[in-house]
Amino acid sequence: NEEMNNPLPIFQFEEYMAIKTKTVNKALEEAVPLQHPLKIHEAMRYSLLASGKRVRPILCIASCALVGGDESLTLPISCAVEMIHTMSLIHDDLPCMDNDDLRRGKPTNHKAFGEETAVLAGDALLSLAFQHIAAKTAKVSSDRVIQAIAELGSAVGSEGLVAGQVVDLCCEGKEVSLSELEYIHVHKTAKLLEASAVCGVIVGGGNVIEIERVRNYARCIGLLFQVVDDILDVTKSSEELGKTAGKDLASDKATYPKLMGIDKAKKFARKLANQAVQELAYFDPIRAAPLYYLAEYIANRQS
Ligand code: GRG
Repeated sequence: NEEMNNPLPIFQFEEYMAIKTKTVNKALEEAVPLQHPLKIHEAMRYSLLASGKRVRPILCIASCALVGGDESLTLPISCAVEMIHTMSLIHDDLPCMDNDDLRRGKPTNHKAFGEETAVLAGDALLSLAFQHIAAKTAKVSSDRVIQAIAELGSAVGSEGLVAGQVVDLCCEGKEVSLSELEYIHVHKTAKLLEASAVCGVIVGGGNVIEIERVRNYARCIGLLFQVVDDILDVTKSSEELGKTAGKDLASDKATYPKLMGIDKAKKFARKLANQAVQELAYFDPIRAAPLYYLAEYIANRQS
């Protein structure tokens, strides 16, 4: 806590995450009923209801609460961001992209249901996400709902996740600079985290200044998420192999430890965590506690 230069209020973060995860899982289960045609709904539910960490929906709920908004205002958007995240994972795992066999501890969607169904399950989840916000958000002005939809749309399309993925694909096999790596991570990972948090503030009734503070916070933890991932790749594989250099340093993939060295990457991660937390100083510390701890959780996670 001291390292973050901020006194944190006592807060049971693990308990908070467990409770919110349960709330989100129940809402997701209800949002995608098993109906005709069974195959597509089974495929959508297979990936959506698998054991994800639910960081994006919880970020949305916590950001809404930060500005005094009730959880019920944000549940449809929280489900939507998880639907979008899940569809991006389904498409990312496809043979034409990363060609992965396992995701969230289970066979990937295309392994379980076939490629055609996996593509359609992703498409259906993306469409349902926006339908769900528009149809299910209650007690929020239509101006704010429209603002949230625009925010999320921009984070997902060709100036968001898709931009990150396409630049990542274009960089395959090439030398990547630090600024290119940052572009990929900001777009592939940080944009959706940012939109999740910003949408929470929008439907929670936040003002322009509050939106910008939370946007900066989320941008930092989004990049932090990826820097930590890169560091874990190195340290975990070093542990597993019992070597000093991990798999990531040896592979072709550009990572922060590879481009700046492990010590600088760790310092950069700490800087991002501190920057994120600084943005929260503007808010009531009790209301901001979940977001303080979320930043710390992302900075310190071991898997
Ligand atoms: C979005 C229209 C649209 C198309 C998809 C494939 C693609 C375009 C983008 C790739 C996006 C991608 C896979 C980014 C990586 C994001 C990331 C950090 C995933 C891991 O997130 P966690 O750790 O996973 O939160 P869980 O399983 O816990 O939810």
